[in-house]
Amino acid sequence: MKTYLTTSTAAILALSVALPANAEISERTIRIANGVAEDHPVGDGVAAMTECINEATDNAWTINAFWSSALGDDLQSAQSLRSGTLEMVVSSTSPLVAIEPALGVFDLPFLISDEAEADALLDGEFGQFMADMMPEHNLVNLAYWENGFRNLSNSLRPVASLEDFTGMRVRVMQNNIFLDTFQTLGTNATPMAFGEVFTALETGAIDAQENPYVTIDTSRFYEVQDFVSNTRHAYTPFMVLFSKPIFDRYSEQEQQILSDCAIVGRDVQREASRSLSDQSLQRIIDAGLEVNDISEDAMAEIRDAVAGVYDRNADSIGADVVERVMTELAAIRGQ
Ligand code: TK8
Repeated sequence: MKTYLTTSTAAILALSVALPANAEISERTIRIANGVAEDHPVGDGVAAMTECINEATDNAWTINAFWSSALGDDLQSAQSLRSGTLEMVVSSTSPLVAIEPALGVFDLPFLISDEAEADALLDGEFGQFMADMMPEHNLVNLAYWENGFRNLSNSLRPVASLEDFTGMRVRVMQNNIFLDTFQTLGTNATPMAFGEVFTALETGAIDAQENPYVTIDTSRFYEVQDFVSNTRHAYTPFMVLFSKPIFDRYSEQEQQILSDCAIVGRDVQREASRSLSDQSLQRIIDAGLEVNDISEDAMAEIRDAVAGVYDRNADSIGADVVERVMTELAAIRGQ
């Protein structure tokens, strides 16, 4: 990690040295909104991005990160970006379907099977294709960071088969595809903003939620849940979004610094996400939760049950987008 930072810092320095002495860098303040807690891997990504920006701008910019939905939830923050009243948000793609329905493609159950696939898809042509949809919504996607593979936690029982989902009151993200998936699995699914989940679990208004281990850990859901099941039913990317009205007022050099440093942050963030995942799982176990894997047979049954979600939501996502992701994934898988 250290070596990487040093290398990328050197690259940024080389970039600024090659340009006339910082003539195009003004003083800026960037507020970054986040739903997660500061000890989430997004914190590592923001720290690396900030360090990169400080070097590249010679400390001309002030970066203020806000955690745990302090500036509003993902969707509210993204709306603030669009109107130019907030600079940046690191948001799951899922709540953003309200802005760009095609982003729902990432919510299709069991679409991405491992991290290498996720990286190839998001950092390749398909990721660019999706990012190119954002400027028309007054948003600029600087990079894809990682939220990760989602797992179900609940207060009722281990989920080891399709039947175990039945009747469970599950919070889902505000997203029609997640809603369809969890209704199809037989749960009583309720869309809810992330910031309300802890209290809803604590008061028993809901039984269950689903998020990657690092989020279950850093948002302390283990305090109000008893079971975690390794469902890996979806991989959620984070978009590192910047306000286009504000971005457009930056010089080209400043825009380049933002893009480059978001990529520096990405690599640190993903690495932190992956190395923290096992530690988070261990903390969840140490907190006394029962964690279970699901047998291959039961998993096959669960996958079959939700297969229809693809066709039912192809129109809202865009059939061409679904086809494109499938083609790209087939290529990545060497099929
Ligand atoms: C954090 C969210 C969250 C997401 C969710 O802002 O809502 O469940 O997975 O981690 O983006």
